[in-house]
Amino acid sequence: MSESITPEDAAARRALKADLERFNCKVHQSDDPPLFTRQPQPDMKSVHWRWRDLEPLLERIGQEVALGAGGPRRTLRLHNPGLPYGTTHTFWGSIQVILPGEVATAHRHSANALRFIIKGKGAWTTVEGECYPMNEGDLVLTPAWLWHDHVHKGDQPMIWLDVLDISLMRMLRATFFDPYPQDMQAVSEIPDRTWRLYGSGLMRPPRAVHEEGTNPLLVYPFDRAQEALDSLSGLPGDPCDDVVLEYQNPTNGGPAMRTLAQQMQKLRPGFQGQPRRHSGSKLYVVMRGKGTTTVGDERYDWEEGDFMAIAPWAWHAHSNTGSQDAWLFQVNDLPTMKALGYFKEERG
Ligand code: GTQ
Ligand code: FE2
Repeated sequence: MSESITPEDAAARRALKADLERFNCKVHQSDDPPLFTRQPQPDMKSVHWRWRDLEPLLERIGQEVALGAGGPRRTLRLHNPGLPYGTTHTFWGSIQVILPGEVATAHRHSANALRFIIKGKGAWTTVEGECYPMNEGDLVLTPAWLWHDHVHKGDQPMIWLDVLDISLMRMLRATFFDPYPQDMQAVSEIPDRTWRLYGSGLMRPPRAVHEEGTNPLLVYPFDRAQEALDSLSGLPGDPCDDVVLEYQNPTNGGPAMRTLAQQMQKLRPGFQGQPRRHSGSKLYVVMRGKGTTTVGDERYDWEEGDFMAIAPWAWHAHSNTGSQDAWLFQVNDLPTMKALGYFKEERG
């Protein structure tokens, strides 16, 4: 193409471009990248982080990074090498370390956050006056704009995964943040109110006592998730995911967060999943067991404590290579994709 463009054409094009720019306008030029690609061509990469690499780094930041007032956190961010920031192009996953006696001070932000507890006991999180313990395998939510702080009353370091929809919030130019005037907020007289209202997951108050579209429930304890998956194990599994359940908003059966969904799955020994690909991105945490995930032409051999990010439209399949059940916790941005009509999936 370019050799057929005469100097006069090129000069005319430059002149048109300059005239258009004066009035904040543009036309598509032949050297612009195409508007559409046949399929997603994500900049985000699929990544495997190994616990054996992360553990010493977590120990180091525990010793070397101080936790001050004003709401900062001590975290190791799971950084995607294909992106300027973030674990995927929509969300950030970070591993937070909190030491005995420390307080991660109170603040609120427009980003939605969740915690999945990896290791330790004795930490408590307070969200808008409600206070809950954080135990291994629990999922704890911090929906957008609610005040939250964490305190560690135990005697060993605590480690959990934070996931926040920060990149989405930034892309939509919706960043808001407030520090709380004190280190910690007051705890309400009934500190587990929404758990008492909605925690059974089977029944709910007949008259709504929450804002439409939001999820009033803040905690999903691991023992309940385990019970649900064990019960489901009496049925044939999913060809891609074996025994899998999504954490739900108990008021409408939808995902627990408006932008991000969470799932827990159990791959039984010998399970070899079918490959599948979809738009949207996700992050896995290996809670227990060992196995292999193939992503495109890569192969991730994972163990307890490992993390995996899967890029949009990448074929991926899981198998359990151990002799015990493998438990994977997952966060994905599919609620965002589905809400906007961008979700697409193929199972092969
Ligand atoms: O614990 O409130 O990883 O505000 C990043 C931002 C955790 C938190 C993060 C946060 C938090
Ligand atoms: Fe926060």
